[in-house]
Parts: sequence; structure tokens; C-alpha cells
Amino acid sequence: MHINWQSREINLKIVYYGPALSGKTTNLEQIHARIDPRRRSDLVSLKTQGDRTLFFDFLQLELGRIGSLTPKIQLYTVPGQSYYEASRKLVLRGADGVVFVVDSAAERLTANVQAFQDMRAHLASFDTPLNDVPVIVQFNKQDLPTALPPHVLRMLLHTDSLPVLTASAKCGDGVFTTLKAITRGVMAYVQREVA
Ligand SMILES: Nc1nc2c(ncn2[C@@H]2O[C@H](COP(=O)(O)OP(=O)(O)OP(=O)(O)O)[C@@H](O)[C@H]2O)c(=O)[nH]1
Ligand SMILES: [Mg+2]
Repeated sequence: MHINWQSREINLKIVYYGPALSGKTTNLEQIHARIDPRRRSDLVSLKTQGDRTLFFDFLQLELGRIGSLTPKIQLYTVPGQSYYEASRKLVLRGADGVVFVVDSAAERLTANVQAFQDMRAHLASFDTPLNDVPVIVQFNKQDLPTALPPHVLRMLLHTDSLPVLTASAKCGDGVFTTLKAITRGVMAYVQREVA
């Protein structure tokens, strides 16, 4: 979180984290396509030739107010491919909120579990334990025939008391519900921190 009291701006960082190809970039693409262009930046995507995220994607939104401050909400995605672990940790650092994007396909269960454990470990290493920074879990790709249902995913991933939402980001379903939930969580978190 960065507050510039002179310009009365507050920057909030929300990171979309998750295993390879779970739909993190798709979430940002849908937000970019559907939100009023006056309230968003261009979508900056650093991609490989095969359309895989290289380092991160970035999209800035101007939504709502906190008292007299105008929050700039900065959305980032991490690169999901396994060998980008160092980049994931770097992008996650300083997050005010995290959306963990699950690939609900049954065959991606191990990848989800691994990524979820890594995220917990990174957050713990930053001295921001999981119950400090708001985290929302998005069960994405619920449209797939092999998608595991939410109650099964919740049990297998041990999401415990974290809020979970379902989505099919490819067609936009659940994308804004997720964005609203994490934004609300982050605003509440910031108000506690600033107070
Ligand atoms: N069926 C289905 N496919 C999806 C959904 N969301 C994303 N996809 C597809 O999954 C593939 C990967 O999506 P990305 O958004 O690039 O995934 P990512 O998590 O950013 O991947 P990395 O950047 O490599 O970590 C693309 O072909 C998307 O169209 C969904 O809800 N349902
Ligand atoms: Mg991506």
C-alpha cells in the first residue's frame, strides 16, 4: 500500500496468483474489456510467443473512494509456469489483497495444491500471514466437463475459512463478483491499517 498525502492518492495492489493456465490473465482481460475506459489503464501484458505470462500483467483501475482519498487499484497477475517461482514471489510482495485462481479441472488438482502451498509460504515469509492480507479463492473453469465441484475443491485445497467464489472467466462469469469481493476486502483492510 502506498499513500501520497499530497496528491491524496492511495495505491492498492491486488495480485492474481495461481497455477499455470488457471485463467489469471483471462480475468484481467475480461475486466479490461468490460470496464469504462475512463476508469482503467491499458492492459500491460508481458507474454511469451505462446501467450503465456512472462513476469506479470498489469491493469490499473480507479474505483470508489476511501474518505477523501481516491484509490488506484493495481491488478497484477503472476506467471504460472513452474520455473517462474522467483518472479511469482517478487510480484506477490507488497500485495494488499490476493485472488487465488484455481483451475477446477480434476487433472490440475496437484498443480493447484502446490501453488496454494507456495502462495501461503511466500505470504508467511513476508511477515503477512494468511489471515492478515485478504485472500479470495476463485474456482475458475467451472464450465469444463471435468471441473470438480466447489465443495470438493474446498476440502481438497484446505481453503478453510477463506471466501470462495466460482467462475468461468473465459465467458466473464464470476470475474466482477471476484473483483468486487477482493476490492471490498482490501478497502476494509486498508481502513484498519490507516486508522
Ligand atoms: N474452459 C475455460 N477455459 C478458460 C477459462 N478461463 C481461462 N481459460 C483458458 O485457459 C487458458 C489459459 O488462460 P490464461 O488466462 O492465459 O491463464 P494464466 O493463468 O494467465 O496462465 P499463465 O500466464 O501461464 O500462468 C486460455 O486458453 C483461456 O482461454 C474458463 O473459465 N473456462
Ligand atoms: Mg497469465
